[in-house]
Amino acid sequence: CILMIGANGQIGSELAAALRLKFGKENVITSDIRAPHEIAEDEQFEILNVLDKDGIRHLIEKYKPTQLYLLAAMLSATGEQYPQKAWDLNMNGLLNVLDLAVEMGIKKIFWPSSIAVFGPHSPKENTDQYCIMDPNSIYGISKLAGERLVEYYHNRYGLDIRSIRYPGIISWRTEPGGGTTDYAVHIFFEALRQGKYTSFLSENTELPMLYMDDAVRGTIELMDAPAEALSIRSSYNLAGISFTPKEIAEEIKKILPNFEISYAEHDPRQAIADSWPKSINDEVARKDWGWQPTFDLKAMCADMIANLKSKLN
Ligand code: VAH
Repeated sequence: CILMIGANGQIGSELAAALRLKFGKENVITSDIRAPHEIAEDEQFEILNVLDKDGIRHLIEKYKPTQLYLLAAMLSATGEQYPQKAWDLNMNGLLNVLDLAVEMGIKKIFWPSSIAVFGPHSPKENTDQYCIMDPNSIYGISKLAGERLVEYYHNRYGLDIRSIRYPGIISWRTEPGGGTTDYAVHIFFEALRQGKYTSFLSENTELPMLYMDDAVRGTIELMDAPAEALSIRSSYNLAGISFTPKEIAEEIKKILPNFEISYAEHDPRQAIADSWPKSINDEVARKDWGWQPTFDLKAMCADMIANLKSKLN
């Protein structure tokens, strides 16, 4: 079975749903630091703090999972408010899982990295799998250090741990939570709730993004790939759609003609966004395990608005 740690977040909640569909609800145990507002009666959930190593060990002894998914982390914007907590959660949470996976023989692990591992001196366009990486957000620093750790644990202990450098992920099932890219989630909620949105990133801030459906499918495809096909054991670049607040606002206006966008100035998240690439080269993922995004900006906006309309009404 699969044990997922940090299952209530933006990616965890949707990855858990997809894994339950694929493997059966009885084969996916989700956990997080507090219970979600609703748990379906046939779904298994456990309260777990990823910093509680004995708590993780107890769940591994109880459920004997063959796979672990570690989605617990503090994201970039929140991390800049609490850098020591972000480092502690992102690094010691990962170390707990890595050491227990070695000790207890977990067969396969997934851990997310991020395009936040790139920094001001990384190439801005079509950023390669390998290049200068000088992240200057504590979140990006913790994800770069995490990539070095997961590659080390693969090489030193033979751990089959796999990872993706997620771009900003757009989804409708959970409210935005502390990410710099979350303007591109919030804009949809506000467009439907208020008919207008004030973006905390400037209109020409181009960032690499990916629709959740593509992110979940890609993650499962990576986890299903034969180990010998994988040439990357730090974390795979993955690309979907790069766009600016101006471009996504234009696309939303085609569906909601009365929508109005405005731009806040001097938001601290602007500096984080400015340190990241505008577009990513994911040719290694395409070659190694057949990665291929499917949602373009138009299709993503249509799907987001259609689903959010029913969710919010
Ligand atoms: C964040 N959504 O904004 C996350 C992600 C690339 C961005 O890591 O922090």
